[in-house]
Amino acid sequence: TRKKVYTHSERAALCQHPLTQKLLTIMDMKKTNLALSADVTSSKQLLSLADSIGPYICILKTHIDILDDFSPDVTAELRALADKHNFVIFEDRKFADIGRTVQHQLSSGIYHISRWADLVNAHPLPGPGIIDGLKQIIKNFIIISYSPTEAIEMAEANSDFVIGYICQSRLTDNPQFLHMTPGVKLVEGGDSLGQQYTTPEDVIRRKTCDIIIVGRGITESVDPVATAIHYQQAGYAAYVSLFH
Ligand code: 5IU
Repeated sequence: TRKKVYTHSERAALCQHPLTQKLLTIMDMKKTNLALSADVTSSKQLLSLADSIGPYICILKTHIDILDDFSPDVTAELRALADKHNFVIFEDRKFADIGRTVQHQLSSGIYHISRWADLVNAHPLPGPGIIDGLKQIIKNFIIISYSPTEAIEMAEANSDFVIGYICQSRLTDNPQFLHMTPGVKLVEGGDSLGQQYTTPEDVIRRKTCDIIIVGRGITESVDPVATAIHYQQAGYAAYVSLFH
């Protein structure tokens, strides 16, 4: 249990990292703790989701390497939509190699991730070199917390670069770090490949995380925009209820 629950705007004032401040301000202004995981393979579909659901999200999470028809225009277009709707672009690349290699993966190849992504993530597994490599190229990343002890150690030692964690429940009371949780649907359950779902209410209220990451719950629904609004409302209502 947390000692004190901060509002998004209180936390924005407490945080040092510019992207954390920006995200918390977006969450406060747009009344949303929803991140859309736009896991589609067509560029047109990706851009259409970003434009139609952009008003209701704080983060658009991408897997740029699953696009069948990638071109640099797509990421330029995504950037324009991020500015139009005021959301942050998070490329879910899960870097996991030595420092020099992740530098190349971040800035080179086909995708040039560092040119357009606001945020990327990394496994703590390879040790501190991964952080040192990434932070020479990009200013913001989050750590995947399959090994919470290492993740917390790395985050605390690099709080000028690390903005938070991908995790299933809150790891630390430190208000500087955002906790983002995937595996969210309005109804609990799973898929045929091991994904497990919990609800917005459970993530925000019981696990006291900050951001719900929702993919197929929205993208595979009959009306993705209406469904995104449902998730936004459910996630935000759970956040508001923390203060009652
Ligand atoms: N994702 C997870 N679980 C994890 C991590 C990432 O589901 O532990 I790290 C990603 C995978 C997918 C999205 O891009 O979050 C969840 O999508 P669905 O809501 O469609 O299951």
